[in-house]
Amino acid sequence: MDCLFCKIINGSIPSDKVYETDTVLAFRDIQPAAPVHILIIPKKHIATMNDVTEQDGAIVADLFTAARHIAAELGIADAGYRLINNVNNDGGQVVYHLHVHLLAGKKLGGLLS
Ligand code: IU
Repeated sequence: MDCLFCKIINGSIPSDKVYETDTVLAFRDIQPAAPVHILIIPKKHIATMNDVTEQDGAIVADLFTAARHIAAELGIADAGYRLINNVNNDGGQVVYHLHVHLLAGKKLGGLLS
């Protein structure tokens, strides 16, 4: 499959991995938008949030559980962080493999601030 994140999962493209389980991988974004910028992805290829089904409920939970673990491990849980999922063109999605951005390390501004 010609999917960049699937190649990161199978190891054919390297990544700066920060967390991994049987179902989820997390690695540092190559173009960080904040001092901490990590992408959390399911190992199952799901193109966008539009493609998530009821059968994927555990996977979606695993993405959020991974975020909690990562925030605790990096010591950013108390200061705070932001989770973002971009969907399709208007949402700003560039890579079509479901991912959650974890942003932290400064007071974040933007749409919802
Ligand atoms: P988006 O939500 O699809 O726009 O986010 C894709 C992210 O993937 C974006 O922040 C890129 O910097 C990041 N990324 C990456 O970490 N490694 C890559 O090889 C590529 C994109 I291409």
